[in-house]
Amino acid sequence: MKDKILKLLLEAKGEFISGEYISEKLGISRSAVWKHIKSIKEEGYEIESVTKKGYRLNQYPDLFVSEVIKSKLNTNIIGKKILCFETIGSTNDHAKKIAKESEEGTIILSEEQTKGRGRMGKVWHSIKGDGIWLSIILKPDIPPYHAPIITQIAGLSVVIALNELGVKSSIKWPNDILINNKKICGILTEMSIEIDRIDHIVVGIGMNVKTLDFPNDIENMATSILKEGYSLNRLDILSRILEKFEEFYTDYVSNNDIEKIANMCKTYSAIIGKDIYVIKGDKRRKARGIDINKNGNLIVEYEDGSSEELVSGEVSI
Ligand code: BT5
Repeated sequence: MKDKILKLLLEAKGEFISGEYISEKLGISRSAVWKHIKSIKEEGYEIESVTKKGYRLNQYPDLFVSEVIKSKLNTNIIGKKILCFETIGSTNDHAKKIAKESEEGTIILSEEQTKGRGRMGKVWHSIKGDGIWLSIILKPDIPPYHAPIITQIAGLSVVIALNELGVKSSIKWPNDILINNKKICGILTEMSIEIDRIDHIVVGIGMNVKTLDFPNDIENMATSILKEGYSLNRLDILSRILEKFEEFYTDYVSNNDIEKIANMCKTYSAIIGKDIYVIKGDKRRKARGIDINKNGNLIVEYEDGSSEELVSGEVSI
């Protein structure tokens, strides 16, 4: 019932709605309305109540609540269905579990992840309330070997969304977003294939927004939006990322233009023209980032003049 009242207040877009209207619309008593409003206020929502006018939502807390996100979001597919959790193991794991019966564009968010994952089972620290821990379920009709481009679409969406909010960042191919050479965001794309077609893809995006103290193992290589000196609302960042993602994803699915995405990623690359290391197992080899080619693969040149096209993998700065 609380969610339904919140929805009505959000739909009123800053105008007053009367207690009578709410009570009639939802079939509850005026005093029940008042009790629910009181408990919504206790969650941090600023609701003004004025005699004869009713209630007005003035401000909401920076929490992930699907009705609030929907009221901000300007998309058709991505985020049409939104699932929000207080805590969860991993949003990617949950997305994979429900993917078959979910519609394309369903998103899963959690305030905290207790088993957040990076690639190859690496730990992804997901502190409560500090970040955007997000998974998007996709069902594109593309060959499985094109799936890595989804990671690049996600990276591009994050970088351009941040750029539009006044924050400069860059992409460390294939799946990291950096600010001042520190990791602010990581992307984990996983897919399920049936014979030679994709059944679904889950793209996981983890972004540190408000973290000031990181766990020891990442304190020197991680950063957050706040730590970099920007005070942005998680909801604003999230809705911008989802809008950008929808724009690039729908364009890609209808035109199949991988080169266009690759070229944009190149523009925002943290490693093209720079000295880097290519990491394979426990070996690090010095190289230079040369190009992101028309297939979205990274071309590197080693010190001995030989070059290599990397389809996936790990590089460090
Ligand atoms: C990634 O893996 O960067 C992908 C991270 C994806 C996280 C999202 S959150 C929502 C969804 N649900 C999940 O369970 N996962 C996704 P990789 O490139 O393998 O990097 C992992 C490495 O990043 C770790 O080994 C640490 O060194 C570092 N790391 C861990 N937590 C971090 C954090 N919060 N911020 C910055 N770096 C971190």
